[in-house]
Amino acid sequence: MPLRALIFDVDGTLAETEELHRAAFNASFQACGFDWHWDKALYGDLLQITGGKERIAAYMDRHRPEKSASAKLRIGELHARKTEHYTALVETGEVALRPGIERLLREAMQHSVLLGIATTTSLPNVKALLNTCLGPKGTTMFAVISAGDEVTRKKPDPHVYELTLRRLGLSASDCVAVEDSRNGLLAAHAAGIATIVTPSVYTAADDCSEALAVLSDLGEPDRPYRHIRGLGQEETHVSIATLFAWTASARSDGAACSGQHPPRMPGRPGR
Ligand code: XBP
Ligand code: MG
Repeated sequence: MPLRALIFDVDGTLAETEELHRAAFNASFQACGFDWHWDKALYGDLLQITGGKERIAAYMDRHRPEKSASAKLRIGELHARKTEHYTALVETGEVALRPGIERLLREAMQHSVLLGIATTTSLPNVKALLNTCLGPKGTTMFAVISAGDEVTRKKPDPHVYELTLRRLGLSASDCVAVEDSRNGLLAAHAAGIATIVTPSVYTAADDCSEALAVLSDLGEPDRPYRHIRGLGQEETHVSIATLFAWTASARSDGAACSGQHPPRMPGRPGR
């Protein structure tokens, strides 16, 4: 069965959004009277924890234990303010889709390959990004959008991918996922979905050795990607035709996605 759906992660995959998330967290802390500030190094470390609310709680436990108990009562408020700041930042249009994303989305639609989203971020953030970068009908390009505020367990848990498969009415072997991080790769793999990884600014050091292909980005015909590992050494950009070929060859090698849990690395959850 050829490829029937492409499932995209959002943050770091569709666009380099984490710096906007970081700015929004800091704006929310200030607006709510907290003298906290997340610089890039700290944020890179906190990104081990997927989910904004979970990340704030982890920060409190690790860096502000003295305030943790009382401040935790305000996580909902802090995160809601952060989401307001984030969507406002996105709607300024300062973030663009990564190379190859819009081209592949439109190619998929031309080939009747369904489009899905499986993200940890909140739904308003997804809508703001899609409608700002793809036009007011951006969200309608996707048959299914599953977001972090709809699941109880976040990546690397497969919950959001399993939800997306159910909503698409497809099995894992009909799909390919596109991710930017090891947590995302593990989530898609645990759901049985073959995955392409395009590392982003904050995930460049992630070990994604189990992916179908690891590429600098999806590339363009006139702006080839940099091949990192796995499939894709001969190509310059990821197209629907490429994906048909890769999934067919991966299937014949039985490597598409064994669903085997990749080896864990010490330290970061899911690593
Ligand atoms: C990445 C995340 C999100 C964002 C912040 O999401 O871990 O938590 O960093 O967004 P993705 P929220 O799965 O798309 O890579 O504050 O809305 O959680
Ligand atoms: Mg991501």
